[in-house]
Amino acid sequence: MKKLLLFTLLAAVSISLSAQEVLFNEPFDSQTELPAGWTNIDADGDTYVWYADWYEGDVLETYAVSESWNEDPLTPDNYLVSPQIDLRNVTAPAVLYWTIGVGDEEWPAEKYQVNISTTTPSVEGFNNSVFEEILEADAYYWNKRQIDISSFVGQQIYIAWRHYDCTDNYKLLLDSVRIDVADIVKTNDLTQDNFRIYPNPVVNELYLNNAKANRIVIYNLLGESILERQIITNKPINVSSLKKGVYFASFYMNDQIVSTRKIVKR
Ligand SMILES: [Ca+2]
Ligand SMILES: [Ca+2]
Repeated sequence: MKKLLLFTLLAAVSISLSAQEVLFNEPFDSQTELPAGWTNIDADGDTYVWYADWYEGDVLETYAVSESWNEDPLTPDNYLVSPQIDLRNVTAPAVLYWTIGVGDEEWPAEKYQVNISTTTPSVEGFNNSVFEEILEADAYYWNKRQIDISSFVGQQIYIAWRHYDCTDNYKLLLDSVRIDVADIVKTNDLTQDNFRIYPNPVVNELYLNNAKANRIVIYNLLGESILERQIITNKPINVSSLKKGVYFASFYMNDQIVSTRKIVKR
């Protein structure tokens, strides 16, 4: 009896984990070459661009680098551009992760932005800045960053890390780029004709019309599952425990996502 219970618990855990998939992962493993498919744009035209580098301390670190100083001050405007990433067949939430650092804690003020193109991997295409910062001394070590890129779901994108608008520091280091998405939609995805959820915004109870689903999982914008309920015909879903904010509700038929909708909790 106990064994059976344990098995049931394990099955439940594996189902909730399967709702998050790694769509894209780049550890910049090579010590000498940028990964295949990644490209440089040298917008300032000084021939200094992003390159692969490494450092062996306690462990071997591998990453991409752009310099704002190399024996003399540089004025970088260097884009490191990802391969094309296909977000057409995924469902939100989609979250972009990366780690960032600087080469010298006494000269840390490197500035960069993360920019997403839905057209071409060119300066003209990168007019969508989704994140920017100027690093500080504590960025000498690896710093984890993440942003929600769910608004790009349904499109093909290029992502650029643009090192710019700074000079005479040392270097900017990038590693561990990753995108997590909700379940990648299977090609035999059930169609949800006339499926409707209401009210939206919702306060306490969410009503469903024509849901061909038997389970709802609600995710926050970081892709963490917050609430899970069985769907019972003609019964509303109680969401009163959610804090006010924006969420994604994924509807499952058994283990398969059949629809994901954005909901606002008031
Ligand atoms: Ca340059
Ligand atoms: Ca690495």
